[in-house]
Amino acid sequence: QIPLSSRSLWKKFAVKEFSEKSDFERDFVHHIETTLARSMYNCDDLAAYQAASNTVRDKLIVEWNETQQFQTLKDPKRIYYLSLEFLMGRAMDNAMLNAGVKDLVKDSLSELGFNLEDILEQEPDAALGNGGLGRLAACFLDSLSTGKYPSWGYGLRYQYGIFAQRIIDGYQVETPDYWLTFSNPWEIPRHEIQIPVDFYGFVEEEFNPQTNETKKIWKGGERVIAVAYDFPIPGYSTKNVNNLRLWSAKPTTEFDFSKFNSGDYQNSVRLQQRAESITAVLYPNDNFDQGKELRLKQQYFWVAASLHDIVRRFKKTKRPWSEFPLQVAIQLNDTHPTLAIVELQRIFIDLEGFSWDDAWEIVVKTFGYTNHTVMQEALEKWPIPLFERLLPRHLEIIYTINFFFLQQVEKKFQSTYSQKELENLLSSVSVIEEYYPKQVRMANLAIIGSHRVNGVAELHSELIKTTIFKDFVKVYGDKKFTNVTNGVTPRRWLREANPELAELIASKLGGYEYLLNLNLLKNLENYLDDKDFKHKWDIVKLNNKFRLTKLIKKLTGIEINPTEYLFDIQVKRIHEYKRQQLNIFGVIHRYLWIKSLSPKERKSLVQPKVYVFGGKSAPGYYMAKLIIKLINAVGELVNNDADAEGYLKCIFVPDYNVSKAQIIIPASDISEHISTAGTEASGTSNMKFVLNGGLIIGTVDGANVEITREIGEDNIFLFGNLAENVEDIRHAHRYAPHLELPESLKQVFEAIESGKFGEGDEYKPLLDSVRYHKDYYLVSDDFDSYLQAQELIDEAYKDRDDWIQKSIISVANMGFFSSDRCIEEYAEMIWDVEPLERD
Ligand code: CBF
Repeated sequence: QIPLSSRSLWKKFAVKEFSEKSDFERDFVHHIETTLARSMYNCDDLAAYQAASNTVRDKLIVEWNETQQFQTLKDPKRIYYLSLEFLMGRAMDNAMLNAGVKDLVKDSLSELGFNLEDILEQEPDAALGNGGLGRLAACFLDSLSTGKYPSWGYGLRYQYGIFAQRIIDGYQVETPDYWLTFSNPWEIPRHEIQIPVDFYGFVEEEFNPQTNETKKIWKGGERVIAVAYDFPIPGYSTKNVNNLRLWSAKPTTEFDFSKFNSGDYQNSVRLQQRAESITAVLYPNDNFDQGKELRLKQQYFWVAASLHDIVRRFKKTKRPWSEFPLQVAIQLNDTHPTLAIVELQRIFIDLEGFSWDDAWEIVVKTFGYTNHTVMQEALEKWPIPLFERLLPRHLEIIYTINFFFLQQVEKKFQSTYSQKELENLLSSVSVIEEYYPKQVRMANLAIIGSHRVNGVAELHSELIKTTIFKDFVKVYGDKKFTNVTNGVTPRRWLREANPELAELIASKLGGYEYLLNLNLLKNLENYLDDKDFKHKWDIVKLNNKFRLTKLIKKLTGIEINPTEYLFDIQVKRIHEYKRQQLNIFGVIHRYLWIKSLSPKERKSLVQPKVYVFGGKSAPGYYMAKLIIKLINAVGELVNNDADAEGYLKCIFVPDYNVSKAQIIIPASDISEHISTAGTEASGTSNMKFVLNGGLIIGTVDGANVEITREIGEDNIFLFGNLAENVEDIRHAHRYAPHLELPESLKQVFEAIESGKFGEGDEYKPLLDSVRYHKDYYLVSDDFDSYLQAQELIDEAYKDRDDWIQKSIISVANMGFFSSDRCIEEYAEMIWDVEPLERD
């Protein structure tokens, strides 16, 4: 505590946020000369980026400190968003925009001799996520701060984010993404916050003669320290700055000197490395559970440290424990943090001395669980032997949770179900899967330990109730299950990614208020007859296409004149269910068609198109890697074929990430969201593309359904089989003696096998997955309908005025897909939390 007599001095020297150019310039030079120990004679773009971001960061920190102090004083209910992935992208541009100082910084830097755009390029992406799930978490943080919700994100500070993708001879090659090479101005290391986390060991029973009770005590066998790193999360147009706390693993003793002195140097270092390995790398799998021990260690490490922090913060308030769920809402982003349920139960019963029932009641009221997929291969399960070794006490608690739950189920159904029916129900909802090896089913645990379970789009939320979790609906009724359709932050995905469009919209809507209330976009419909506005709309798109072709040239050397082409884009993780193979087969089909035409016919019949692909495959996902190879091979042929020149280009943008998405998305005329119906939980890039004035071709899947409802069927190109028919079609495939391919697809397969795209045999597994292996993703069933939709697109694009009209109407009706709306829904339906206005 600072003595009262000293406080006026503190106040006198309290840091003042910059608000004038000269303040920024002074602070910038200060950081160059002191923080970086450089000078004007030794200041490159990287140094300028670091000094500029330190200066912007200082401003954030002042507000962040005040926000935290204010929240501590008011002690509102807080939201804790637990996510193993936060795909943040770059921070500086976002921070400037949200704080409203971008123009000031730009001008100041220019006066100091730098160009802001070049400086922004120096920042590495914070790529601590795989795809949609991680980026959703990042959008949610932005909306939580903007909406002034008292909230914290908790995750891991991986030293290596998602790998950098290089394309060598058409193949994906992974290289490590060490994003922390230069110090990271956007994080504040909290070396003083060190939380011990234990693993392994054994459980002991301890008898207390006073109470005559025995107590379980977990004696951990290996201890690791969690060190906090804080990332200020600024809201847009508010002084509210929330916190994202990421944990880094450190050894308990930096170095084991006893081992060192006894000559066992390597072992002393090994322990240190073993601890640090926990937060070394992000697992690069999207929608796939690999079940590695280190991953379970990551999960427990993160969950234990976060809960310790949350419980400590609650205890400081001296409120009674019964108020815990009134003060704390914890959201589980997928099943990755499910151990938090068990850990909180353990804290309550083992450390705080609660009865089982009292503890469990609080736990269930505290947690909410978001499911992001119905795909079996993504549902997390942990083998019991591994679990027992790593977390022996937690396994006991899981058994007890399961025991009480199954008892409850049995009681409820024993009088109405036959013995067999009851057994089936119990084995399907049990947390333990009784096969060899026995496994812990994390989704079941998450459902049982949460008061609400939500899917991420209407169709998906219905599907979880009728497929993977249908037996839980029998147990709980469907009130426990709800839907919160995903959304995206318009600050990053419109204003920052597409400044020209954002400005054009602002010019019509009387400023940027729409970024806080996206429903205001609706007013754009008043300008559908405004020729000048429509012309400007078109020019903005063209400029964005120019911006993308510059990037393509830089990354691939391929030159494209954007004025000639319709841009058709599919950027997302490469996955069979997302069906990039359908797209590339379509490109091949188009190429064969172009080749079959005379030059005259080409001129009159072919709509020139550039197909842009981007996305990473999981390193061990053979089929996805083969798809990447095929795309590149097609590009190699098509882009160098004189017959196709001016009509067709096929580009694979390497190393797709958030900052590239910000350039790619605004340039699309059409983007592809073509997953097999029922497989894509929501998709969020579909929302980003439409928000940026691109139309979409898509299946009736995920959030495409609600996008269609909002923007109107005339403004979207839907095709393919419906989710409700997919299982029947798969069934028919399974029992058909052989699969009959449509003529169109046969041609494509023949072209591939003829060796046009390199060794034909190479792609055999991909073609066979359709032909002989039951075509699980319905490529053959949807192919013709996909081609027809592409034809409709070509036709529609000819009428440019109508196309622009469609584009404007679509944007005007995207208000629903703001992540601000999602957060309001979560706050009301799941968290029961109100915003806290700072006075
Ligand atoms: O809900 C966010 C996104 O999550 C995923 O990326 C996931 O990892 N499960 C889904 O695949 C997306 O559909 C969804 O939009």
